[in-house]
Amino acid sequence: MPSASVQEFLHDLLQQLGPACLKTDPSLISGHLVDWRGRYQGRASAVLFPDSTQQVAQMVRLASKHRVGLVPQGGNTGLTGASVPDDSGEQLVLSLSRLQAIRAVDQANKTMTLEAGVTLAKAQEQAEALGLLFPLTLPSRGSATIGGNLATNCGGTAVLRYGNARALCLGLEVVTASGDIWSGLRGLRKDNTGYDLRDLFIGSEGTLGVITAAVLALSPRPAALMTALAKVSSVESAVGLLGLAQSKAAAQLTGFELMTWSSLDLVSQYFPALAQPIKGMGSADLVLLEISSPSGEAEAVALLEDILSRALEAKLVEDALVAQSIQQAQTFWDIRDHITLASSEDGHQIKHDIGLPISCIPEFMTAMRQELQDLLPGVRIINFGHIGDGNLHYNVACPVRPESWADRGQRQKACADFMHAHEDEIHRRVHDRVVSLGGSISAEHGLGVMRRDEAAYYKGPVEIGLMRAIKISLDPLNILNPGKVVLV
Ligand code: 2HG
Ligand code: ZN
Repeated sequence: MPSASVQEFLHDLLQQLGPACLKTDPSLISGHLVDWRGRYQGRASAVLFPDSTQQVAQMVRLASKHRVGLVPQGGNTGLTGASVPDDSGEQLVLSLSRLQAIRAVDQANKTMTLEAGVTLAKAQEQAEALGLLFPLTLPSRGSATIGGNLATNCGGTAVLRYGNARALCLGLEVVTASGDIWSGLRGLRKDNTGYDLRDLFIGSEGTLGVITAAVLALSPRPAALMTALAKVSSVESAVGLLGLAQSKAAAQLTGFELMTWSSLDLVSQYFPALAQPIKGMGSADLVLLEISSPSGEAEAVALLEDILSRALEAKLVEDALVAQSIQQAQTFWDIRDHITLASSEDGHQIKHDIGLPISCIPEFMTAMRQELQDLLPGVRIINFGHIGDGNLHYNVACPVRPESWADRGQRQKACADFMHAHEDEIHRRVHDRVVSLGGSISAEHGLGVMRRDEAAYYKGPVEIGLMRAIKISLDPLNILNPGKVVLV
């Protein structure tokens, strides 16, 4: 039974906005109370579905009146538990899924103004219809929403060239914790008029305000994108290949992803048809390179071939496969995009989303592998990601190989047991080393609840004190996503 304040809130809400603005049926809301990995299970008596910014504002005003915590939610594709309620049963989910409008497009200014619930895939399609590119991209683009992308300042596979979500947003509309609407939907590339409120809300994970709409910056659309897979014998070679590719292709290098053998092996096991193209490459670590060309496919292929032949000569690369068609180029991305899905098929892993100076990555990987193998012999390190911008998903999985469990349930249980038994210690060891090398414990996924306490530990009192001061001044009643990012 929810507390009196939640019941009064729901009563007032129904009076003001009618029954279409919320759902309470457990079978209809259960998917909103747990993250997609099944790692964070919360409780809530209702999920709110506003259909406009004004309704969001009304809901926040009521929440403030009754002191009820609201958890803003987009596509619920995050990895840190930021978009699900806690297990008190006292918070309510605020889904932005009905805010679906494309409010404006400006072809000459290369911008579009979208509401928060538009999916990333739809935003990409809308830009394409304008003959332009919205370059933000991630494996979960079909469900992830623009509001969630900005609230978490997500990264993805094109950060190397175009920057993360923050770099692609020019303006915001935000409902503040007091229920006011800040209309900051400016389409300006230069606006130096005091504190940057937009940048404060981006990446705040719904703890400072609710993003309801955004002006997104678009780019010219390349005439062609081409990809290649390069077999590297060490991470030093991958870093060397990055330097070579950047010197030859400069801004035309738009993707550079590391896929170590252990992560490719999971894709081969759980999505064997997808992994066909890499069958001949042996048990090797691969780099996926993407080149964009303003003139066409032939130029992109020529540039890729030039980079790869120089890399073969310099012994940075042992073998390479250049996509022979746009379709094949896409199949290489499909392999990359299925690593996370294959990982969750396998079972829970101890996940990391580390950012390092690129120069430190080889040292980190050698020393970390040794440390983890000494600690837990046979442990599997499922390491992959955006090495081109220094962000790796350094995930750790239980030592026993999955084929030894024919039964999916048993395998999943063993992986979950491993995770619960070793998670704290492995996080601490990985993050101590990352921080000692000047790195970050969350390069693109954010803090949510998963990294909140670790962030407090590594950031120290001054930085956390400043974050807390911001939270308290913008949300003094702690209504917005309470318990996420920083405790007050
Ligand atoms: C990716 O790059 C995502 O595919 C997910 O950030 C990373 O599964 C992960 O650890
Ligand atoms: Zn990633």
